[in-house]
Amino acid sequence: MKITVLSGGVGGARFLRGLRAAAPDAQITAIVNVGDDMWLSGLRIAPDLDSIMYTLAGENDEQRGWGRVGESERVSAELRAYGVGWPWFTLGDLDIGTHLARTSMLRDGLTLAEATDRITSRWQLGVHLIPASNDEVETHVVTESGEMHFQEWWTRHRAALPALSFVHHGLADASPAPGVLEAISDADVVLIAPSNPVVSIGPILAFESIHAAVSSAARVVGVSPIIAGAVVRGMADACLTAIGVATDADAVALHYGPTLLDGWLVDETDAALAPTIEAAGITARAVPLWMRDPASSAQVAGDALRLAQDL
Ligand code: FO1
Repeated sequence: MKITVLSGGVGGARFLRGLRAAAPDAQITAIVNVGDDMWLSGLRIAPDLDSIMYTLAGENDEQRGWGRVGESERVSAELRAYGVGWPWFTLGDLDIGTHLARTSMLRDGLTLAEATDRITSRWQLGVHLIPASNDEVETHVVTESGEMHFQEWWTRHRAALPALSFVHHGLADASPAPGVLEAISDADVVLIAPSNPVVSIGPILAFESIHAAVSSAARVVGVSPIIAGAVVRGMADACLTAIGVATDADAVALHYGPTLLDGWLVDETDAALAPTIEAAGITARAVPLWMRDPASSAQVAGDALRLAQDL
């Protein structure tokens, strides 16, 4: 079975780890958000690709949610001493290895997708990661204090500056990476991971051709990133508020809409929201959605697959 997953970073990484366990014989492709990516200290940083790679490789810092386990920060201290980079955005020594590898491959003329294939081949991830685009389409946040890269809003300001809008810089001249549209149209099931709907899934669906491909896919099931009116982790509520969407499991389903979604998983505590979602033409199912560990992540991913197969 071919499964294609639209995914951002931390929540998406855990979901993919669960999916790999729930469907060990499936061919899984992850279309990964690149809106968080940026140039910093001369290196190309790709947070969502790295979060997923480290998690599937078992090399991730499970507590922090990003970066490598067993990390050190000697180079980062030197960069700070030179006043280079962002003091609020720490590049670990092992993580810098990844950024140096990626940057040198890009400078050798590889695309981001080619570099990702080469870098991820170090481990047996069991999931093929494809960046949504090889082009640089960075998410910027417009606030009263001006416009800034998403990463500054997210890590320096902890999304506390009210966002007026999110801008996908370079989108007009960008295209999906090779294989992205095929991975969606050839899939038996398309899943939307419980990632941030605005800054992780949003930048992927902002490509009209990707949105159209998912809309015409047969079985599309999303997993709510909101449980009992609160974000599971991260600051998706600040993002949803900025675009006028309530932080509720049904509001996010309706935000994606019935053109895109055929099914939507909500947590058991949100079972009462199912009729609203069903009335919009989206099949809803209430199951435990907390992904506390690999076993519960596999359960959630399995439930998403079962809903897709029951559609
Ligand atoms: N998040 C933080 O809150 N503080 C950091 O210093 C930080 C550094 C960092 C370095 C590399 C990387 O790939 C991710 C990093 N993140 C950091 C997390 C990052 O902001 C998130 O993973 C996503 O971009 C948001 O979904």
